[in-house]
Amino acid sequence: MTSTRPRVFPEVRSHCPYCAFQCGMTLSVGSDGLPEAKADPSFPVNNGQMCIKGFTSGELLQRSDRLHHPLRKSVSGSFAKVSWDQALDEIAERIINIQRTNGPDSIGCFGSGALTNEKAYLLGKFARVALRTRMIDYNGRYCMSSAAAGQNRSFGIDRGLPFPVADIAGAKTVMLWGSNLADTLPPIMQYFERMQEAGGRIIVVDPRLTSTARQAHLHLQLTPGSDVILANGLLHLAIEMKRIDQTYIRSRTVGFEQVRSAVSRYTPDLVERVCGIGIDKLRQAVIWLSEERSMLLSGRGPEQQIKGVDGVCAMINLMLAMGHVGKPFSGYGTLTGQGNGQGGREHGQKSDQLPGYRSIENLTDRLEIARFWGIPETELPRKGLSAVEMLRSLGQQIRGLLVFGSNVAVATPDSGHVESGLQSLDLLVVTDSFLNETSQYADFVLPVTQWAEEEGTMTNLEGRVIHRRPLVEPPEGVRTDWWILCELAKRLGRSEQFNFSEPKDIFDELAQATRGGRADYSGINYDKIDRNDGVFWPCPSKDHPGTPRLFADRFFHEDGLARFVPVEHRPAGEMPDQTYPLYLTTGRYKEQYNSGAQTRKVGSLRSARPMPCVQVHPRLAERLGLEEGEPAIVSTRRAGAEFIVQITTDIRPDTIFIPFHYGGKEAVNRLTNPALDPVSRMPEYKICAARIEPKPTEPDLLEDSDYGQA
Ligand SMILES: Nc1nc2c(c(=O)[nH]1)N[C@H]1C(S)=C(S)[C@@H](COP(=O)(O)OP(=O)(O)OC[C@H]3O[C@@H](n4cnc5c(=O)[nH]c(N)nc54)[C@H](O)[C@@H]3O)O[C@H]1N2
Ligand SMILES: Nc1nc2c(c(=O)[nH]1)N[C@H]1C(S)=C(S)[C@@H](COP(=O)(O)OP(=O)(O)OC[C@H]3O[C@@H](n4cnc5c(=O)[nH]c(N)nc54)[C@H](O)[C@@H]3O)O[C@H]1N2
Ligand code: SF4
Ligand SMILES: [Mo]
Repeated sequence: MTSTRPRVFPEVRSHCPYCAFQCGMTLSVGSDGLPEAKADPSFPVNNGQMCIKGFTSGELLQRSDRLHHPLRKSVSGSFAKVSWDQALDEIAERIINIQRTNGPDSIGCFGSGALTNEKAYLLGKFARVALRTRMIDYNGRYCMSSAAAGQNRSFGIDRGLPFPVADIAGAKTVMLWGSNLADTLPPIMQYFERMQEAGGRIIVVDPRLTSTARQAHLHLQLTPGSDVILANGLLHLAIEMKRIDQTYIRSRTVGFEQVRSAVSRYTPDLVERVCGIGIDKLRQAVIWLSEERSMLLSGRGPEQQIKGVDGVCAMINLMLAMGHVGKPFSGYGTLTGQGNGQGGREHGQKSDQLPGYRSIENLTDRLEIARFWGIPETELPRKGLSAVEMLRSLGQQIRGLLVFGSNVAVATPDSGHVESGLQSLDLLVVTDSFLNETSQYADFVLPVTQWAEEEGTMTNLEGRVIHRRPLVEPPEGVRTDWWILCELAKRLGRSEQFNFSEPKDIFDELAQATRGGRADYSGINYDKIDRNDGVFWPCPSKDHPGTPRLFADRFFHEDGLARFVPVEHRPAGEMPDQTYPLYLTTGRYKEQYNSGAQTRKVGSLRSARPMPCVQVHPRLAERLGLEEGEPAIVSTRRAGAEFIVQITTDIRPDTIFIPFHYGGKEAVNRLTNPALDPVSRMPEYKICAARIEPKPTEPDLLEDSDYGQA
């Protein structure tokens, strides 16, 4: 591979491109003359640690397959280079023509939790003001939407962690519910180590014995999808064991009686029968959790289900009843995933939201933002379709799509359907630094700067707004997403509202737009972030220090009280049956990130995890004749695909696991179920019904199997 060598600014402190931990990072020039990422010892979240993905991220800055020119698909189906003006003029013209024929909502925008706050804000504004379309949503719908909806219901606000991560070190018990953070947020383990040194313990709730569960004092290896039964069952038992805090319930919450009656039928017997967890473990969990300084932190396990929102409320009910929420080193939090998964859900790239976490269906919110943007309220579009629904209507209601920061062809459930949709569009525009499985279907691919080549802000998993500073000079020919949005807006006749010369200007507008909203950034600016290593929102005025800890005195409902929300178990969208007798669940490897569009390009990560394997319990393997290292066909009602078998006692015998970081024939999302949570519209990535069988060895047998059939 030939390398382009960017000029490095070694003295600058910035942050990692990937997850919501947003480790502090610097770049230096390695002995081979190439950029090398280093962990910033002085950033107070990672404290000099990073994971393998961060350490190897410099490789992305000098790859020869980096895009340097806008590409346009020619009639022959191959990409040809065009100038920026040609690309932008033609895209704008095609948008205008499509909207003229099919109406404003025929153009959709798809955003991302990888985008800076500035880009996320501008994309939301672009869709509503320049395109005037209802159709905008983003991949945070796949990630944080259930946790967000659950926290809003219970607390009246959605900030992933209501306290700094360093508080974990001061806890006595931490229950990790469906989070494999030893692999997905590795530097966070420093806080767990400190907590354990002080005698603290970890409880893990996961159907798999993960690297996180190996470090736990108690592992509740539940049946996939039985989370609400377990959470309600723990509360049932806590009430019976008199391990709840009546004074707290009376003074800080409403609705406990309904929840008490809702959980009355969730007996230890039921939990044992459905979740497969015995009473001794349940009792132990209740005793530890009910002691002071207890935290419950959830990951995507219980959230990526069609009852994800209810699952979150059930976990919060438990922590409220025990009186933990708002006390030091205690409470509930969700572990946000993407780099700007938190900020990305606050500034209006979600179909139902306006900046500052305002609602697009609330008249007061609409009037405020319409005035701020200088348009009549009647011109502001209403709520559009959620991510999966939007992608499933490509080619029908939606004729053109603009994608910023998501590899939807790999990341979306039932991805075969999405791929057909992408192919049927009149216009697909993808902005990215590299080609990926989604942009292969694009009419235009616009090359953008990578994280280390641009400026902006991100909001990490704690709600701390941080400054992403340029670590290298961008290569020639690339532009930023925000510049592209401004240039397109001009061509769509909206230059006045998109007149920005640098990210700081966008941030200052964004901050003002959030004034008085639930996620109030109005007292934050770049200087303040720089002086303080980040500022926690809400920060409603210039002299306000920011808010590291929430809920000490009040919750964010008008009466200041938290809500108990009664919830009932529901079966998964698809349950195992005779034809598809197993649970298929999906998730992550430590060495790959999300759709893999970035990490599959990094040599050491690719060799560490070159392909997805299917985890199978030895008993299941024996029964079905599956062999370690041999190919097997996994099929569901959507499709079948081939995966290499990995036999391990780390998984339940009724469940198989496949990571989703790979594209094409290796994409597990060809198999997953696009069923959605009715409230959050989160897809059920964590459960569908599947079958596995050894791959037939005779080539002619292949034709008889339903491999690859929908
Ligand atoms: N290495 C790495 N790190 C990452 C990412 C990455 O792709 N790779 N992505 C980032 C992003 S965007 C996100 S959202 C986070 C995700 O971080 P996590 O939530 O930690 O990751 P997952 O592997 O998706 O799911 C966590 C666990 O849920 C379990 N699970 C499956 N089904 C169920 C169930 O029914 N109930 C319960 N309780 N658990 C279940 C799985 O076995 C898995 O171990 O990671 C972030 N960090
Ligand atoms: N089966 C299954 N599927 C899942 C999940 C699961 O657990 N199981 N998890 C879901 C979750 S939690 C998530 S977050 C999604 C993630 O999946 P995706 O939405 O596909 O996210 P990434 O793989 O991070 O893709 C990011 C793309 O954006 C590009 N990019 C990065 N930064 C920028 C930027 O600033 N501008 C532009 N224009 N492009 C940028 C990268 O190069 C890459 O091509 O997958 C979801 N899909
Ligand atoms: S991927 Fe996450 S944990 Fe790993 S270095 Fe980057 S920010 Fe830190
Ligand atoms: Mo995510």
